[in-house]
Amino acid sequence: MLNLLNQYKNNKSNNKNNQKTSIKTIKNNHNIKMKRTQIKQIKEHISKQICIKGFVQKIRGQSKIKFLILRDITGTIQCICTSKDESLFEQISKITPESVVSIIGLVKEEKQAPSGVELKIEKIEILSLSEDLPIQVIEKNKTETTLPKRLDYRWIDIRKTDKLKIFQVWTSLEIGMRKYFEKEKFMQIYTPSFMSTPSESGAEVFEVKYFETTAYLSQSPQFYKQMALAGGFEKVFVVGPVFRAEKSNTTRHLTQFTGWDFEVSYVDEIKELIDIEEDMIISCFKQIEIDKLIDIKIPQKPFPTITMKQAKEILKLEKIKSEKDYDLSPEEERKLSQIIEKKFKHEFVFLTDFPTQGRPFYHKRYDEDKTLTKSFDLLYKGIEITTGAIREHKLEILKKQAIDKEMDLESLEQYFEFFKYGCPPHGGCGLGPERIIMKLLDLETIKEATLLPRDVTRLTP
Ligand code: AMO
Repeated sequence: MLNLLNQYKNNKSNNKNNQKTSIKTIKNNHNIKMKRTQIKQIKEHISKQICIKGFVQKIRGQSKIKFLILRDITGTIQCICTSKDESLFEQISKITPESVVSIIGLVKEEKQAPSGVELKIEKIEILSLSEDLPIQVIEKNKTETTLPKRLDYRWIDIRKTDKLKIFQVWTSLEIGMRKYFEKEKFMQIYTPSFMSTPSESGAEVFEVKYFETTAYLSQSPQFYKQMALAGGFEKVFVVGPVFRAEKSNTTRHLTQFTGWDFEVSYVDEIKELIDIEEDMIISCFKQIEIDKLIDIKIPQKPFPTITMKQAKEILKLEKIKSEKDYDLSPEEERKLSQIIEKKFKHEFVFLTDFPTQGRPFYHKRYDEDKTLTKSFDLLYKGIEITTGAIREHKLEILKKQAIDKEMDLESLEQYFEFFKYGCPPHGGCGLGPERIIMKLLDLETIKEATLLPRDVTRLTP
């Protein structure tokens, strides 16, 4: 028995040794498996042999020399090959634009090359050959391919450096947001998208078949973040998908967007929430500055804050037509932001104290004036990016406010449960990061700020 075991062990260790040798041999024979260098680091490797991988942006051919521009996420580099190396020259002739290749070559200083260095190609391997492109990555003239066509081929569209930047900025913005919430000891929670009742107003909700019943896609994590506070979490934030059956095809609406929401316990006044949001936004913008992605102006605290009533008075003086006295139209938002920017040199403005008519039933009302809610919006460069409020946490008042708004109390039964067994006073808000990115980068539409936008007609790719 012992003999057998030893034999088995010996066999195993021999196999292992054989395996090691064969992997080594493969590596030596195909040094294409060398460690990859990113293009932005090439300058650190002058006179050395390196391996780079990426998309072939362009090939310029002459009879004796070929220039190949290779692109990875960090930049581009000019690679060259002369006709002296016939087979390599031949191989490069077959490569199409946007193919993915692996190149081994020697780094040389070259004053005439766009980045001051170039790579003399010694070996090239085609990892994936591209077919004829449906849209161009490098547009020949200034007019870009139309947005719908670019969105149809979004994975090619985002190879462009300006499109790539949008998502790098988004990543920084989100890191800044998380840094703030981490510093302030917020808890991240995940909330379901399937709900048994609509989470905001009924009109903009998607219904989905859910086995034998109907479910609704969450229009906001609102009820669940409040539930978490009823559970004693005190400070929570959510990053997640939000669904709105918005029929309007505007530059600011998507049918699915990302919601950044936070909610905190033991706050009574909106200025406490505004203070949190200001710090969070400053942290976001500072992160973009740290990451050196774009030139960015860090907003200064306190952000300008005016009441809805004051806003309407200012707009009236400017002769801007107002349809509702409880809300602002997109034109009013734009105009108000322009006025504030001119007067306070600030791109943000908090609008507070909305009349109850324009706000959901769960917004708390002022004791001294029940027609006004303890709520706010934040406008950034002419567009609403946030809605927030102190919530009504007293069940009887909450129910009365729901009745005032002619809501179906039965469908709110589950929500009302959260307030029955002790619930701290609280408040919070919801932000739309796509809208922040759109305005920060002066994009024409929110769709550009979204990797794969969903709107009234688009469900692909
Ligand atoms: P609200 O409905 O205002 O508030 O949404 C919060 C923020 O989400 C963004 N947003 C959108 N972004 C893209 N496409 C859309 N269709 C869209 N709709 C809204 C905006 C908006 O300011 N429960 C409340 C928040 C709260 O009180 O905590 C809510 O959902 O930037």
